[in-house]
Amino acid sequence: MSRFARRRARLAAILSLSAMLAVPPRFAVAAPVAVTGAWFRYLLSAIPAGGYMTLHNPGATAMVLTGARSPACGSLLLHRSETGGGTERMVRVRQITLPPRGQAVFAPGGYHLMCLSPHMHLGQTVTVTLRFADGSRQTARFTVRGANGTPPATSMKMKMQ
Ligand SMILES: [Cu+2]
Repeated sequence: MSRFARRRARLAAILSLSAMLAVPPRFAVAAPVAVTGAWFRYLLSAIPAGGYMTLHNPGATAMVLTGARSPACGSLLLHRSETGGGTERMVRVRQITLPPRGQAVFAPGGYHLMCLSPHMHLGQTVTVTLRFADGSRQTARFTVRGANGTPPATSMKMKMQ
């Protein structure tokens, strides 16, 4: 290999490295969705913890929430509570659509995140990464509250959809 060819090869290697660094990995693309009033109701590590929040979509296109994960949960599912015949049961939800400039409220008795095998403690802040259908993600901080935890005042003012 000539000196010129070696120099070209080295330059090509540097260029491809900088191209790799310039393109963010897919998981780093942040969704435009904002998360407020996020908290977990934690009882015991043997009992699933419910996650509550309000999602706001400021964009002109709908955003579709398809999943969530957290280092504080063995697994994290999208759930909805339903009441019928005097009993309450939970159903798994595949996706939740946030309309343009709309919101979705996760609150006790309705939509919630179901954190199985929770490992968290009262007063702690844990992170949850929300996954959307377009491949974008959004990480939010959830405060850990107890059985009598009440949502932060900001989300109590919001209207349920
Ligand atoms: Cu549930």
